[in-house]
Amino acid sequence: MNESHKTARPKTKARPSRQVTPDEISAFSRDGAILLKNMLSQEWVELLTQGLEFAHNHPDGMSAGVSAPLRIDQFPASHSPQLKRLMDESPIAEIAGSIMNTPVCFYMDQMFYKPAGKIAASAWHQDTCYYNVDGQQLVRAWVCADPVPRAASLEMLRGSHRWNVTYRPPVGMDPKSDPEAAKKLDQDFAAGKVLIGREAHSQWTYFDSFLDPSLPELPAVESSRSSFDIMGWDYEPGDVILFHGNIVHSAKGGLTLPHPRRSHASLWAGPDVHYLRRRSQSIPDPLALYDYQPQDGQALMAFPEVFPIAWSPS
Ligand SMILES: O=C(O)CCC(=O)C(=O)O
Repeated sequence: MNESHKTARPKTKARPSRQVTPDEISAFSRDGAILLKNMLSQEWVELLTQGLEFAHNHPDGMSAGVSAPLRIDQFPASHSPQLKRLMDESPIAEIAGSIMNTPVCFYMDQMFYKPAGKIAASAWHQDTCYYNVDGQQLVRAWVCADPVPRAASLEMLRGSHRWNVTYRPPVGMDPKSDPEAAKKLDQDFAAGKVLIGREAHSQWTYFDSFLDPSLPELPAVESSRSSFDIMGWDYEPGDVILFHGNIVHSAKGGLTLPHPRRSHASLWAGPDVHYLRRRSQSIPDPLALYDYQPQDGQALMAFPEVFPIAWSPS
């Protein structure tokens, strides 16, 4: 046995503070999102806080908005040891899998770090259009190191996970700004190439890729809020907000808080989630997946070295 094997931590998972209830499972399926109260013990909240601070203090090539009112990091658990442990050992995988009653694997994670003061908004968007994945069994687990009143917390369009539409991501280069490069991207896509390569893991921005004009624009929710059924919650550390990968959501801004609002979101996939090369891709595939050159329609779980099952119903 080599040295690293001797010191490797077993990837056993802790149990949640309580079980997800049948009513919560039905509400998630109907609405596409739910606040689960009191799921994580203080130990996990502390690890989350340390992990977010570590990622914040160690920006990498995938950190967007360093020193800005909204800092977003892609795949922070790949370099923050505490976030890695949170993903490997905390009850979050079980909580995500329980709401769908399916085995789940970890797909990717993000950090949203908003410093104390006037809290920045996160724009209305849908998550799936950014990634080369598709499927119904996609759930996002959002946790925060700080208390967040509803006015700075996540908001969801109730039931929009069932609208059967993929919207255009709200960020990206306008194809009109560089028609030649946009044409080349269309040709690359038609030729079956992955648009965002592994090198993006070293250097990346939301504006490296072009908006996909073939996708419909998001509805103008903010300017006509009363036309939509918007869900939102006050959040306390230890709670978990779960939401479907296809739901339209945002985070409200404008409130002044005396403390930062530091959140982490991880995306978990069930057996029906498969690879789908998207023209609207703006976030790279998980690094290890590039070695396997996945084809459209292949289940993520067909790549157990990259996506080992993190939790299964017993
Ligand atoms: O925490 C936030 O402000 C935004 C989170 C979000 O949009 C997401 O996790 O997809």
